[in-house]
Amino acid sequence: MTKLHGTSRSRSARSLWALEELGVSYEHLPMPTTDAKSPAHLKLNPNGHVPVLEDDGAVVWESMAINLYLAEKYGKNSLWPSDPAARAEIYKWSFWAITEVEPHLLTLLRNRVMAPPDQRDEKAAQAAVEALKAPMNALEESLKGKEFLLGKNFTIADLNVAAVMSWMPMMKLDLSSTPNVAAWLQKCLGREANKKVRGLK
Ligand SMILES: N[C@@H](CCC(=O)N[C@@H](CS)C(=O)NCC(=O)O)C(=O)O
Repeated sequence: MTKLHGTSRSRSARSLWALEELGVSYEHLPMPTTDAKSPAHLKLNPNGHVPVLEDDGAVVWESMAINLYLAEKYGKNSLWPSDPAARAEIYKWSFWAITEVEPHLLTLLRNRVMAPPDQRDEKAAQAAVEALKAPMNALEESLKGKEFLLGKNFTIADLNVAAVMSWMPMMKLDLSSTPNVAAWLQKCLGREANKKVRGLK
């Protein structure tokens, strides 16, 4: 039995996208983030966060770890290539997304969307926009002449990176100086599996 805890309006969307893309049969428990510190949920994830995956007795938390686990278990010959060098690319891009990109996007999200207007810090938001330029240029270079991060095929690397960057359109970030990134992100986010997740609770 496979269960995914967490509303799609959270980082759980990343793992719901992976489950949909891989065609896994699962139960979605759309727990709101406000319940993540409940005693029952803390037993599953001592950090009190979503998403959490339960899969045949395994309990996995951290969205990237969940997605790498799902791809390895269910993604043979599709999202999860067999070559260790290709897998290294997948680890590289997945960790890159949560270390080099996500912190700046969180700063932007907080200061342009989530915080009440009188508590927003536009200077911090501007600094985050500046800080995103270097990783976006690196991604732009890496996508040159390629359909997806590893070449012709969409893999869990694309899903993980695009899922982290999925907050960008909402914040209307200008990607016109990195056209490969803009086109690739649109292509990834436009996949049916991701569109389905956006309609979930
Ligand atoms: N690094 C974790 C972050 C998880 C996280 O912070 N999730 C948020 C929702 S997006 C959460 O559960 N917040 C509830 C809380 O902190 O009480 C991951 O990627 O899974």
